[in-house]
Formats: sequence, C-alpha cells, structure tokens
Amino acid sequence: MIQEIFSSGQLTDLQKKITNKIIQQERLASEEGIELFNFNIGILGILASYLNNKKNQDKVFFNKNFHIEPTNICVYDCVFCSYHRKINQEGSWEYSINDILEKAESYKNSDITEVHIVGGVHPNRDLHYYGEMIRKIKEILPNIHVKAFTAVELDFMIKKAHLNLEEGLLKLKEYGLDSIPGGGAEIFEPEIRKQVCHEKSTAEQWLTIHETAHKIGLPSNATILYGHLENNRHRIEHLDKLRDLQDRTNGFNTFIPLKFKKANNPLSYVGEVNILEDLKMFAISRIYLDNFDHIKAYWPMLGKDVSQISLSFGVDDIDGTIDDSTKIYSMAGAKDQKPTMTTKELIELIKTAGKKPVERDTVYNTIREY
Ligand code: V47
Ligand code: SF4
Repeated sequence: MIQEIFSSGQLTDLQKKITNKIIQQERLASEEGIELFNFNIGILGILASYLNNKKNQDKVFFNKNFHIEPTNICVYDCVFCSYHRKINQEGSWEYSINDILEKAESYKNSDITEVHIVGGVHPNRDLHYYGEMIRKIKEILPNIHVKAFTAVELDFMIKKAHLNLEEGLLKLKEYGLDSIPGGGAEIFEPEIRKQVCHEKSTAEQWLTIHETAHKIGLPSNATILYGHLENNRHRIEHLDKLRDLQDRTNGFNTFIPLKFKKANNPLSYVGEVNILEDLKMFAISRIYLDNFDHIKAYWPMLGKDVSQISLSFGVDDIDGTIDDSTKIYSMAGAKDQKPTMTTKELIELIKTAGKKPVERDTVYNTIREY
C-alpha cells in the first residue's frame, strides 16, 4: 500500500520526503505539518491508519458514560458558543445539588464507569461548591471516575476560592476529581483566540493548568476547536504546543478535534467546514501528535456516520454512550438532537467499520473486548 503511494504520481518531492519520515515514525517539523493539508485525502487516510495501527492495532475504544451540565450560565461570551446564557435569561438553567444527586442515583445500578461534568462559568459558584458536588456524587456512585471541568472553569473557580492553582487542583483531587476534560483550549493563537473568546483564560493559562494537573497526578484530555476563523498554520501551532507539553508530562490521555458547529451563535456567518476537512483534521492530528496514543471522534458533534468513517483516518476512540445528557452540540445544530447510543449500537458501528470494539475506562484500561 505504502509503495503504491510513492508510485501513484500524486506526491511532490517534499511530500515524498514527509511520507518517508512518517513511515520511519520520525517527528514532523511544523512546516511539514502545514504541508500535510496539501496531501491527497486518501493518502492521508492510509498514513494515519498506518500510525494508528502501530499504536492501537485494529482496536476502537469506547466507554460507558453520562454527562452532567450543572448550568449554562456563564460569565463569558465566546462567539462560537450557542449554549451560554446570563442569570434569569430565557433558556438558562441552574441545577441544584439535589437535582444532580438525583441524576447520579438514576445510574446506581448501571455499568456506567465515568461521569463527564462541564458547563458554563457561573459567577457565584466556587471550587468548594463543585468539590462538595463531586464528593456527594461519589457517596452515591463510589466507583465512578469523575472527569470534570474545563481549564477555563477551573481557572475561575480556583481564583474565586482564593487559592493558587496547585492548591486548588489538590483540593479538588481531595474532593474526588479524577481527571480533566479537554475543553476550553479552542485555538491557542492569540489573535484568533481574541476574536472568538477574548475574555476567558489565555492559551498560556490553559496549558499551565493542564501541566500543573499532570504534575499532581491528574491526567487530562486536549482539544482544538477548528473550522472557524483559524488557518492551517494556527492549527499546527496549536498541535505543536500540545505535543511539547505531552513531551514534558505524558499526562494527556487523548486528543479530540472539535468541529465548529454554526447554529444559534454569533459566528454562524462563517459556516461549517465539509466532511473532507474533518477527516483531514483527524488524520493530521494522528500524524503530527506522535506522542498521543489516542485520537477521539466525539460522535454527538460529528454525527454517527462521519465518526464511523473517521476510524479509517487515524481515530481509535469514539467516546461513549452519553445517554442524551449533553446539550452543547444539539444547541449548536448537531444532527443528533438527543445524543444517545446503546452499547449494542456502538459495537455495531465499530464492527461494521472492520474494527474491534474495546470498552475502556477513562484512562484506557481495557474493561471488555467484543
Ligand atoms: O471548550 C462550544 C466546544 C467544548 C461549540 O475531554 C463547541 O473527553 C463546536 O470539553 N461548536 C466543551 N464546539 C466540550 C468539552 C469536551 C467535549 C467532548 C469530549 C471531551 C473530553 C471534552 O465544546 C468547548 C468548546 O471548544 N464548543 N461550542 C460549537 N458551537
Ligand atoms: Fe462560557 Fe464555555 Fe460557552 Fe465560552 S464556551 S461562553 S466559557 S460556556
């Protein structure tokens, strides 16, 4: 297959050099990463699959999880966000601790292994409010893994509690936090970041929060929000910063490219990128992030069909069953307005793509192979 790429006549000399480096599993420089966007999409798929296969063979991971979104009230106004509201604004919600515990109760006798908690940055809630919430969830579900709060939420709640970053993260760990999701990274390039989310934590703050979390033993995920105002160079610079941090800490579990969805937000006018662009983003992430084991396609955002195709473009993880418990993407126009997939459906989706379904826990220990 690889020989056929060379003899296909579709590669320039520079692209042949890059292809050789990929096959030898040598690290790409940023200019080479940018050149990947000019590759033929089929060739990118083959190269990304080749690297994915070295790391994960034909396994595709998923987990059994549900989401809690405690509130969509947010002090910020990111222009790509369809989800946030101000206090008392129509469409806002604020679940009480009791509402949340009731939801946790409903999973008491299930085989769910993870709860993913993210929401808006509420002006009146600090670290201790959310810490108590985690502690009480774990009283009900003692074995659950709590993956909670983007770096942006953490930044705000820790400052509100007048703690420094390390103290705050340690305190949350004590309350029961197990890992940190990848949101809030958006795009690190300062000019574009200013245009899409000018008020919230900077790229440096996002990176420092994740680095500090890794240092104290909290693993995390990483994301990019792509397909809005950024260009290919910005995307590679973003991946570069993540690759550098991963070199230092090895604390990232997975990388999740998040496609900008356009409904009901002020950035709608830029539209959405097409499926080929999505597949390119997945393949390039796999190739460029040579020190990340896992690349995740988040199916509630991409849709089930594209997620399935992405498994031939370097993706080895399609998140979880979700159980209709997230609104971030349905409010931004995702095809699936009630995102839920049974384990049977997830397994079927993976098997019909010619891959081997593996149920995992949050940190990629195998729970069951199908
Ligand atoms: O930071 C908001 C994104 C993120 C839109 O770690 C949007 O496993 C596209 O953190 N179009 C939050 N994206 C979600 C998040 C997450 C999601 C899935 C898996 C994991 C994980 C983490 O959602 C935000 C922002 O980048 N987002 N609005 C939108 N209109
Ligand atoms: Fe708030 Fe997050 Fe929406 Fe930004 S993306 S406005 S931080 S909820």
